[in-house]
Amino acid sequence: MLEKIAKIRDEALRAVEVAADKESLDQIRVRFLGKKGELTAILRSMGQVPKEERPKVGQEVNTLRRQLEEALESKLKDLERAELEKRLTREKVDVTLPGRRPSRGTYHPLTLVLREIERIFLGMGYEVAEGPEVETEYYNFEALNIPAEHPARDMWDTLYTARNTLLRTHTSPVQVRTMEQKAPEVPIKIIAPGRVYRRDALDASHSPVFNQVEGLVVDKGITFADLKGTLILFAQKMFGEDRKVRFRPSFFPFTEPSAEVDVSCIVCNGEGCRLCSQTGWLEILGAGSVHPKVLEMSGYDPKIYSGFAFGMGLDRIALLKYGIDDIRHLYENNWSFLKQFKAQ
Ligand code: FA5
Repeated sequence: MLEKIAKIRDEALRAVEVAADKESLDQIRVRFLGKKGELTAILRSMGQVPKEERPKVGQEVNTLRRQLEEALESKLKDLERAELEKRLTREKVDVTLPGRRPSRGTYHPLTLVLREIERIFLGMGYEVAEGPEVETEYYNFEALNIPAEHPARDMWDTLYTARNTLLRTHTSPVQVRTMEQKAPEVPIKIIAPGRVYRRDALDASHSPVFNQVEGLVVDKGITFADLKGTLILFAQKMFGEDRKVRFRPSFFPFTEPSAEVDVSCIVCNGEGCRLCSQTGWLEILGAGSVHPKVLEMSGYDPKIYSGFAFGMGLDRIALLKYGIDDIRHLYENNWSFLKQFKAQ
């Protein structure tokens, strides 16, 4: 029996020595010290051991049990220490490494272009005004000389949020809101940027949601020549002196006479491409002298006061400014595209 105990001792201590993880230690504990373990079995079979040997065998078993428990305990500590050391090496922070810079965003091209437009007009003495995107039919149409059933309403079809309330189709309602707020004796010189909505299909130069910048000047003695001079100066500052600009006669119910302004296409340089619908030109704005009826409806006597107004397509101006060949790039939030634009 004593030999058997010695054999178990060798085997058990050796197993502890080579154990590579906690699970193996648990298995050893069960195998030798568990209820059905090898040492327990010896104690159980004590009846078969000759009487005189019993104390000796009992003592040996107990010594071995203590030895084994100690060995298991110290091996467990070793394994834990090794594990901790491994983790510390793995998670070591090198404080001498240079820091990781968080990547900085850039301004959206529409923001950059709007800032530039504002800068140009503020330089000419304009103020910046604002109006609501959800507008009443009165401001979007009636007060701009577009009564119900007028065919021009088809051109500016949009989404109605309630009866008489719609997503504005242009920034021109801000003209009326501004005139209503001011006394006629105080000259008006404002621009009003903002988002507008239309039933337009998305293509290279059209979007159903886009941005405009309205302009309005009202005073005594304002003429169409003032409008022309202002817009030519704007185009030169915005696009440089080389880019060609043309005025075309047009029609708007709220201006008379009316014009549209085109800028030579930046992608094909006037030769015709997908962006400019093969015309060589891209329309950037509608404009004209404020219609006498519009002045009258907003409390201005058209015999004393006159004015001009314009409505620019901000998104189109961004395309021309940066040589972007498709308006859809502006709304896709593609970082490789957006990161190219830096404030000057
Ligand atoms: C107007 O919206 C008039 N309110 C402009 C105006 C203001 C005329 C004051 C007279 C006096 P128009 O529908 O043409 O006009 O739009 C003006 C500009 O917005 C266009 O020249 C074009 O540059 C831009 N635009 C029009 N539709 C779209 C669209 N779907 N996507 C992007 N830009 C557009």
